[in-house]
Amino acid sequence: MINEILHAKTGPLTRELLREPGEFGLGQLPVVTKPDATTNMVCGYCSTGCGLTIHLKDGEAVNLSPTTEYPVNLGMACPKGWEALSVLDASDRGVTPLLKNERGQFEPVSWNHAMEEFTGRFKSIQKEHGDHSVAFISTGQMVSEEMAYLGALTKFGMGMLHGDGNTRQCMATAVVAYKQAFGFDAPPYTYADFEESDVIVLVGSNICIAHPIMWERVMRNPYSPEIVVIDPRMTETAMNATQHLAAFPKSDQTLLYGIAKTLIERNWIDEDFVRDHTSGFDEFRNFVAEFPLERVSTETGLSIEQIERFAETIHKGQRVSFWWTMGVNQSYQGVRTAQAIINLALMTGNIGRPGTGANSITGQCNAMGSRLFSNTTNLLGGHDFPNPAHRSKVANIMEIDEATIPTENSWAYHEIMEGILKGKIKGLWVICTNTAHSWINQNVAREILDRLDFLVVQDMYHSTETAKMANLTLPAAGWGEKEGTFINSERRFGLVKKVRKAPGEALSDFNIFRLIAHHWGCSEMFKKWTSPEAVFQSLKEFTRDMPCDISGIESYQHLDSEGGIQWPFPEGAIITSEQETNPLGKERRLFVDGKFYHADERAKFLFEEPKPLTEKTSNQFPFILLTGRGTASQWHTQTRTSKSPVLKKLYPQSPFVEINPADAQRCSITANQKVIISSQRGKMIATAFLTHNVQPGQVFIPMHYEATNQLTDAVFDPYSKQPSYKACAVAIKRL
Ligand SMILES: Nc1nc2c(c(=O)[nH]1)N[C@H]1C(S)=C(S)[C@@H](COP(=O)(O)OP(=O)(O)OC[C@H]3O[C@@H](n4cnc5c(=O)[nH]c(N)nc54)[C@H](O)[C@@H]3O)O[C@H]1N2
Ligand SMILES: Nc1nc2c(c(=O)[nH]1)N[C@H]1C(S)=C(S)[C@@H](COP(=O)(O)OP(=O)(O)OC[C@H]3O[C@@H](n4cnc5c(=O)[nH]c(N)nc54)[C@H](O)[C@@H]3O)O[C@H]1N2
Ligand code: SF4
Ligand SMILES: [Mo]
Repeated sequence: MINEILHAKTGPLTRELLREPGEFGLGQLPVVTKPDATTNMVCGYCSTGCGLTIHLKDGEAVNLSPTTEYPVNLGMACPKGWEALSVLDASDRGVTPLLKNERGQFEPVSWNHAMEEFTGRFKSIQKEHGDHSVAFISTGQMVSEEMAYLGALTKFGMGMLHGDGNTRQCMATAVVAYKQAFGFDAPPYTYADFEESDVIVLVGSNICIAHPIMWERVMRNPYSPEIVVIDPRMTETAMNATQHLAAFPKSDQTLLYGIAKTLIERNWIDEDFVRDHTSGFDEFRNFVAEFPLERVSTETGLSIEQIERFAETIHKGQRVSFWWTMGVNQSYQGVRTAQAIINLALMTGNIGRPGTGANSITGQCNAMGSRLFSNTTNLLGGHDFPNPAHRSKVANIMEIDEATIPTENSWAYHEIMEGILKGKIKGLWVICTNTAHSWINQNVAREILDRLDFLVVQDMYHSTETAKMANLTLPAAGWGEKEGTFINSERRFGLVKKVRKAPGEALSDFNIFRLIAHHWGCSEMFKKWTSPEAVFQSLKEFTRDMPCDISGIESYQHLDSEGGIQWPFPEGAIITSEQETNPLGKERRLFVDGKFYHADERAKFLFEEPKPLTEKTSNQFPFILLTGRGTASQWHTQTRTSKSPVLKKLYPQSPFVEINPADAQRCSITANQKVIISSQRGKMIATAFLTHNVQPGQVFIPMHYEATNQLTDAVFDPYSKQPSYKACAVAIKRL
């Protein structure tokens, strides 16, 4: 596959990077000693972070099975995990860099040529329009070491200020909600909590589909828990609930305030916990007085009995855990909704004990890593760019000039997109995300990308919607073809290993960043970062004395032998199997001592008047569109999962729309008919799937199909700047 002529034109560093692992220490398999053996690593799809045992022949992966002794999945895996190796061999994998010529056609070029083009174009844009006219969009799906390298290279080495991640689409709301309420972005739980609760409340979370192995942990719960699912749709998760509260889209905040009022009125709160460990409760009590059951019932569409039963269930529970995902985060009022959940956990003292917590479930395999180490919203290690002491700490660890670190925060994803629209950003580097499919209001998003002077896309596949729009594509190795660490939803660091060689001349993102540093002329800054594990040693130092301190994790080998390690793990910490007696056991939670990360060590009650839907239905657009995950076998924009013949058998190939039979009848739509769904922004064609799982007046389309985001409306939460993907107004007509 490797093109000999291109190879000959390659420079010395590139030649070194293209060599097989082992020859010079890069990407060496850390634990494999025998050529035919097995090695363990974590899965590269969702944030559950399951352990997979890779079966090797002659040192290369030939098959895999879920790891039985890994504390996360205990021998279980979902279809994506089982099929993780099969998607690496696809014919549309990038095998050389591709440069678009004047006729708009891609031509293969050598890495050296690609690097000259990359640095030449970006530098000339910066010269003409200023350093900040070039930006990047990164991801929650690369290893932490690569994220840190990218964030440091762009912001300290290349003079960029603006860079954000696809995690903005996903976790920004939870981050801000936690920071404001707890003083640090700290999901407090461990997966054992799924097994120890007697009440499990899931808000806007379809974990049967999106986090199937977390759901398996719920199934292992021996206490026959009450499972309350708040979701406008009767999802697979709701079907398995003991109470399904199909509240109107975006009415969660009102519902949760109404529950808070009911709990207060009936004296069902933990006064000791509130007094000793929180602030702002009196104001909150006054505020929720305005949410009587009648109002809540009208605004949510739930009956008073349903609401009262939910409040009573929380009261009766000894160990109540609250979990939320995108039904909350992807909203124009996501932060305050997430905090309405946090408030319930605080006021009932359901935090810091087994089976409790206000628990945001993360999405991508390393969204949690990007929250700490991507150098986008936070300075490396959960620090702040504007804080001089934080900048000086990071500069000292990296042995770089403090003045190279930006003193202000970056624009968020949508501000970068607006920056392009306004001509302030002219060059964009997109790494490991597929903007042209996944960003909100796609027609406008693509128009915006079209305005760039230079677009670079670094991806495993050269066929993604965004890669097709690029001026230059850089072929990247994927999961299984490189090494580093991911952090899962319960704050567990897990190891990813190189068990396959990437195709053609594809390089790990880590090596691409090294190559760019070299060609840009700033590699001196990164002289210590010669391997992912060398970066990991710096990551440890960044976190020292922070809530996420991991200075006690010695090495990759240490992570490997412990089956992953949760943060915090400060220097001197040891792991015992007794989690109840030792707060540093194998599965552990935060806030056991009731101390939060604010200066007064108290958690804050935060609240705000709920707002109406940002786009109301009308005669022209009478339905509310919900979007989200379709099946356990589809991943996001499908660049990976669509390459597995096994997974492809497990979901509908063409887009479908779920519509209530009563609505279908009114619109003269019959089952399996092709329909046009349109919004003010665009339209798409899909097959009608008639089901009572969606309520009348609402329709659902999975996000995995390219056209879905033609319909969505670009509105954002004011605090987290996360897009509100979940509710906009649409019309449906027979084709
Ligand atoms: N199979 C599979 N698994 C995945 C992914 C994948 O693509 N495929 N992606 C991963 C990622 S990155 C993420 S972020 C997670 C997402 O995981 P989830 O958030 O669980 O998945 P979604 O389907 O996006 O949204 C969850 C639910 O929110 C509901 N919802 C919509 N509007 C509202 C509302 O106003 N209130 C409430 N209460 N609910 C509402 C939807 O009906 C939907 O059922 O999944 C992860 N896991
Ligand atoms: N309508 C609607 N839209 C949504 C959502 C929704 O619920 N509704 N959910 C949003 C959410 S929560 C998310 S997280 C986003 C996800 O949106 P995206 O991030 O755009 O989706 P992915 O398909 O995961 O894109 C990842 C890309 O990285 C590539 N890749 C994989 N591994 C590697 C690697 O190691 N290196 C490199 N360089 N490339 C790699 C893959 O081929 C793929 O092209 O979508 C958002 N969009
Ligand atoms: S549940 Fe998530 S981490 Fe586990 S195997 Fe499936 S995709 Fe991988
Ligand atoms: Mo996500």
